[in-house]
Amino acid sequence: MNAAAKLGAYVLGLAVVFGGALGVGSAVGQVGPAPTEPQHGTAHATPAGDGHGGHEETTATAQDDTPGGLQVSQNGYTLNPLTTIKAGEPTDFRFTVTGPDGKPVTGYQVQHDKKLHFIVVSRDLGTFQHVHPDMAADGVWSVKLTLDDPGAYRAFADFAPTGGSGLTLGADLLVAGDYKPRPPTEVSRTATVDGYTVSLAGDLVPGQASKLTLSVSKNGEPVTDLQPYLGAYGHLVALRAGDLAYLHVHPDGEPGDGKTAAGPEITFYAEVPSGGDYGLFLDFQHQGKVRTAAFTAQAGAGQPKPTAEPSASPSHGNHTH
Ligand SMILES: [Cu+2]
Repeated sequence: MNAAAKLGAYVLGLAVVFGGALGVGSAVGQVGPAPTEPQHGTAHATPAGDGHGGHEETTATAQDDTPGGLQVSQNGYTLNPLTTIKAGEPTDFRFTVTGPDGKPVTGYQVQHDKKLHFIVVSRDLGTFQHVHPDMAADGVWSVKLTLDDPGAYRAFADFAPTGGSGLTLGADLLVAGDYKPRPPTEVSRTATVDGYTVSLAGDLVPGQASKLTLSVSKNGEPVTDLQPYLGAYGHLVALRAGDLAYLHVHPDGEPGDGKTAAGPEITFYAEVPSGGDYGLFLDFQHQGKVRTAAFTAQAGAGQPKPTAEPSASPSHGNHTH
């Protein structure tokens, strides 16, 4: 069973989204958008009761440059797994997100039709699941999850608390047993899943919004009747190999906007912070079923992005072509 087919088998029929970052500019990018949310922004971590009322300028701090998903706790919000998973056993997996007050968060903004998007990948990027847990009144989330193989997994919670900014928190999930790492996936511009072939055009350029076009075909015929799923024809998750930084991807257009076709092409803009390999996972829906196509893409021929300098050369990045 090849990796793509295996991935297909894992997908629970759910899809993706980049709630957090959408419409808020870039959490990883070089440009700090002018703060449009005056009150809270990223100031949640400020302890209460320090008297000076704290209308802090929302300035670019270190956390703004840190890709999502690398931290289990950020801006006062913490992801807390509550369930241990055994290999191959369907599990009611539970977790909370606690807020700056230490209590489980119950107020979330809906992004892409959901209050919280939950992604679980194996640390070797060999498996990917994107699911949508249900939240109980006390703020405990639960979702049916099966992790077939022993090993280390990374779970991401992508959400925006009410009144706050979008966040992606990441936590390790460890499944006991005899772990056999998969060999690294080779860079590939073509993926197959359930008889569909998806091809990838475009290059990831560190530090830039890079256009990626994914084309879906079935039995050699372009698919032109993709179905909207969570408000888009496709959802793309990008994870950096090595640390599983969770990167942010904007879809280009949406169903019903009068210009976005229902395939075969789905276009995204992805920003990656460095060179290296990235796992790309595309969820798309056709004929009532959501499938995931998995790619490994290489950014910038391994060139790390220099730290941002205000006086950077205007042609920054062109050399990577
Ligand atoms: Cu989702």
